[in-house]
Amino acid sequence: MEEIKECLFCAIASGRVKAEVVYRDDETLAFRDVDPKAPDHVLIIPLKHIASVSEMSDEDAPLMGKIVNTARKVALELSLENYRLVINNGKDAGQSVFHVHAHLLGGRLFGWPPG
Ligand code: DGP
Repeated sequence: MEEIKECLFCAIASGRVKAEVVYRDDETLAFRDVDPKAPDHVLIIPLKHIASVSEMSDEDAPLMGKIVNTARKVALELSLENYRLVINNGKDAGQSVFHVHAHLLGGRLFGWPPG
């Protein structure tokens, strides 16, 4: 029988995989990254499964506003005034989990341009 592999972030959203959740509403979820690249490193996902920004439709576009708004709320909660929001799209751009997510990174200095 063919094995159906569930998306990791869908499994986190449903609670089947544990994560340190910092915020949830009816459309988004925010949880701490398991391999943090900054003192504060939170991932914000839509509850709806969309593999990448490239896979989004026009109808999905408002979700991006929700994701950024959730990032803003989490940053406020963590008392972050300076932070970076990153979305990797595609393997060569660093995307390793194919469920749209924004990285909220804070608590250290960030260089520019990014690597
Ligand atoms: P990206 O490389 O942009 O697709 O980011 C995926 C992030 O997901 C990466 O920073 C590590 C994080 N991650 C991978 N597996 C898990 C997990 O099981 N739990 C949590 N909390 N984060 C994970």
